[in-house]
Amino acid sequence: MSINYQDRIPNNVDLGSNRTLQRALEHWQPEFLKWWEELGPKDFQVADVYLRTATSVDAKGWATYGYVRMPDYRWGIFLNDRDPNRRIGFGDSYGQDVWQQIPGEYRATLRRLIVTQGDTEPASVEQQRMLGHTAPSIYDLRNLFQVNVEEGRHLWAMVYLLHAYFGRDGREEAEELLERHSGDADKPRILGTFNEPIRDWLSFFMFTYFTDRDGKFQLKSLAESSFDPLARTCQFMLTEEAHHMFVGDTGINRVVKRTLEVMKELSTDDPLAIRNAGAIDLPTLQRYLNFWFSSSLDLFGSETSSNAASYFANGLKGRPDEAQYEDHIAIEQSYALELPDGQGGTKSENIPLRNAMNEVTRSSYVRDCEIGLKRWNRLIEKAGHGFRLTLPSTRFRRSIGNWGGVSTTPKGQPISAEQFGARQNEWLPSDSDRAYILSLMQGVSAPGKMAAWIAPPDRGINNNPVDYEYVKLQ
Ligand code: BYC
Repeated sequence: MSINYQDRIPNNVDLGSNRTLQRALEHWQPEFLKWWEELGPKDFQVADVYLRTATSVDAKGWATYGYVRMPDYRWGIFLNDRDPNRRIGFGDSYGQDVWQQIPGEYRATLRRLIVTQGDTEPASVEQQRMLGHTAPSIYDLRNLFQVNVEEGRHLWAMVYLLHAYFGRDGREEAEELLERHSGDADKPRILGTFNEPIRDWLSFFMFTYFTDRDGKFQLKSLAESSFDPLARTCQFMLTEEAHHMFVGDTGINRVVKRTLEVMKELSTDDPLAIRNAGAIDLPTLQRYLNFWFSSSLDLFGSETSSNAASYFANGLKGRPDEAQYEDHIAIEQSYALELPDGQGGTKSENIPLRNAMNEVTRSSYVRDCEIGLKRWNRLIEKAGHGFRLTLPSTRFRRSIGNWGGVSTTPKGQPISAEQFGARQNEWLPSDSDRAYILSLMQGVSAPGKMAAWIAPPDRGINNNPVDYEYVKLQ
């Protein structure tokens, strides 16, 4: 169904045919706009931003470009088209019809999953709200705002499900999604990473590379759900999500490129000399990478999880790309884990595969993360340097799961808390690293101009040149 832009809330779910639901969502809409005004991007609300908006969910219409003032962005409800032949793809009810309504026994669990997903979307906008004034170019400024408006739309996607399928409980949850705030001492966001401040653009690129990629894998798992409206919602969200990871991937690539240029100009890899020239030395980049990768690993939950086992058994949440597996019941297999033995060493344990579903998803995520590192390392290698960016071990700096609170080196070797404390500044951004990165954050607003710490992108947006006026600052 094409998207109806005549309604106050653009949608392709025939919202007009359900007056009660439409009214409830129209009631939530001003709350959302108020939240956007208060906690969305600070300032820039009157600027014309070159944004893409979906006019349909197919390949032709999902990205239509034009100048929009952010508060006028048409946030709406877009689900992929329904496949009448879709069947449950995994778990105990494998092969049966998917659900158009929620079976009563799964109501609370599905609500919890949808709320957790929904909570991350406004959280990320809140985390990024101060970045506008320090954008390294207006190309980057536009990308920030594109990401922000789409995260706002992803909130709409979850709020629609809450309103449409969960009655009064759902409406209350939708309100609470605007009441919790990133980093709030009393009402924080649900998942840890979404309470981390993002004060600089290096962190923003790391977040969009590593944390948005968790989004990709969680959405892929939910896109397998037997609850068909959730699956179709997530399928369309994934289309938009790809750009967010592109922003992180190319952002880090451009930082590496610029650093290599400076290393060549100065014929040195001395971090201090590189900093004196206003670029970001590779060891600092590695420390930021260690921070955001390890934080994002926690978002997959515990290695052994009875929650994950029951999501799978009940068909609520599958594995990303479930079709790639042969056995969709997964009841007889086991999964080998290396766990801390509580005495400074490790032990091997085989657990039922269903209980290891968080770890299965985390492993797919780690493999996906490696792709960008290979590309960035190729640049470093081509420039003739021996330094390589690496992903730390999945045991490193974990707060959630079996490795939570266990001190290890980036290679995953268990060490004492004292040893960790003594070497922490080698492995994670120190106060002085953060102060240096913050000192680089000066906004650049002339079209085509870039801050000195980042190379220009290879190409612009939607076939426009890099020096296109992506944001018309008033
Ligand atoms: N921080 O059995 P366990 C995105 C909780 S990102 C705090 O180990 P489970 C985006 C967990 O909730 C994708 N708490 O884990 C990216 C549970 O609490 P309850 C977001 C945590 O339940 C960028 C308890 O610990 N989507 O879209 O199997 C920008 C025991 O849990 C954390 C989703 O996450 C943590 N890191 O799975 C914008 C999908 N980890 O229920 C957007 C929905 C775990 O006992 N969520 N806990 O009170 C889920 O599928 C699952 O809830 C989780 C954890 C993957 C989060």
